Amino acid sequence: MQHTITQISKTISHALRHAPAEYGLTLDPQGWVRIADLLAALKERGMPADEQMLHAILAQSEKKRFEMVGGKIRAYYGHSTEEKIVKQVVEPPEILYHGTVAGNLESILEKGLLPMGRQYVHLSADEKTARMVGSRHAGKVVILQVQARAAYNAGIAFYQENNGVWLSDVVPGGYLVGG
Ligand code: HQG
Repeated sequence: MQHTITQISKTISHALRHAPAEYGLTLDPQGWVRIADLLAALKERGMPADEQMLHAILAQSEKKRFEMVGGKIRAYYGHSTEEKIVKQVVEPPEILYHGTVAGNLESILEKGLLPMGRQYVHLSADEKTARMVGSRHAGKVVILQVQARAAYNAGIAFYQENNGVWLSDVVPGGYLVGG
């Protein structure tokens, strides 16, 4: 059976974000694996693909989920693996956004934005993207404004990959506005 690009992309996300060991892969500290190793793992799963197809997946996706450089590939964000992916701290803009749903609000304001199942909190550079992120969850979408620069100045780390998604450590409720 031929797998669709979406199916292959989801499998790659699973391998590079969540369960590399299941695919016989080991992420390096920045999350990279050799493209050849990933392709071999996909083939073993009955998903034959080549590097050309990976480039097509990257080009066709609205979201930049993966980066390929020098024979290696990694997921930009979303990781839940035990070993924390090393990211570089970057000074954020004054405001970032987080899209969530109303049912989470009380807990978020009380405990702060937590990474939950992932290694880092995920933030968006603009409201439109935050709305898309929030609408993946069931319920009424709520957009929080994150006073990112103030949080950063208070010692909370922010990280940015070159794809518009921002990551951070826990953001206390005092830096969140809206809802
Ligand atoms: C919520 C997708 C209760 C948080 C997206 C969110 C993104 C709390 C949920 C990326 C909480 C976690 C990540 C607290 C946070 N109490 N709920 N204290 N703190 N939450 O999916 O940010 O399509 O792990 O608001 O587009 O929704 O996969 O994170 O609702 O970029 O490439 O806990 O994943 O990208 O949900 O999404 P998630 P997220 P892809």
